Amino acid sequence: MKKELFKKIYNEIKKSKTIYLVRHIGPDPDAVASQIALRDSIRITFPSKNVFAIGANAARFKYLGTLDKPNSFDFENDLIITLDIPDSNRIDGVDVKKFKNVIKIDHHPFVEKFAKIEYIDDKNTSACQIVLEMILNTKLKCNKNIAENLFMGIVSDSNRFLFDYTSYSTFDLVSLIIKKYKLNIQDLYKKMYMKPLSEVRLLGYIQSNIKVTKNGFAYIEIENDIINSFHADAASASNMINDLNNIHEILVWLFITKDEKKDLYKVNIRSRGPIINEIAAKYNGGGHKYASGVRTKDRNILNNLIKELDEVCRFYKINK
Ligand SMILES: [Mn+2]
Repeated sequence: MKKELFKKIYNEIKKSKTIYLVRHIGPDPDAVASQIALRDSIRITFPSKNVFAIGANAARFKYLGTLDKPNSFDFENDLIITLDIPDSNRIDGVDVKKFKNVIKIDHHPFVEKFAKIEYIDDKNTSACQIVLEMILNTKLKCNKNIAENLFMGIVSDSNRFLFDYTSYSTFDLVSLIIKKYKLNIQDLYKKMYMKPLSEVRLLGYIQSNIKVTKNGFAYIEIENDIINSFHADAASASNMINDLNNIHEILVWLFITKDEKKDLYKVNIRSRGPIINEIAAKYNGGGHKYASGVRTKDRNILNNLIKELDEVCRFYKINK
């Protein structure tokens, strides 16, 4: 079943002259690595095709490679492949609804059908792991650079093999590419995890100042003044959410940062017990069972979300 769908996607790629790889706004290493790895794989497999990975440039992830500037689109004939994104309105750079040929490759819980072929494996660690499985099950080619990007995407989205859906097959796949392409794991980890002291200090601030309720719900609004005083940026602040996992007193935790330009609150939520994506969805957000997000302009929505998540923690503790 999986293999058949990979073949179908491969045939669509083979048929198309121009292909665009896209992913979600607010990029993360899995999203960027999957689009760049699949682009490069298609390029070396089919050198005569025009293949582009597009979306806003993510300077923080430049170690994964560079993105392309889009040409003018041919809505009838161009193939769009979306990666790491379950809903069409959060795709960066294109309006997929205008295109006839769209393929979705994703590992988030289903939100909306917008592509003619949808490969969804919501029990997979990452979009990068799916791309790797597809390369191994079709005639798509791979090289060391592609393997490095796929490795970094898998490592990042699984939080170094800590999260749910890390399985023996994740290790099998990773071990296979480490061996075949002689990946230097230490070098790759350095690219991913070296950070300035200012960020460490900001994390210290967050850890010291986050509020924790008696129900095990933790939350903090990280004001831009604070972020600036540590010479860090809002994106790295909100990414620190993963550093608060595995704390006895905390079941669900939430960060609020603000995008001043768009006048928008960005809420990042994690859980190590209660399922949170259904709650995020009620507030127009979404994501995985234990890792979700919400964007809103409305402070009342934030307050209600905080109340509801605290209540969910209370309920979870009673029923455990
Ligand atoms: Mn992902």
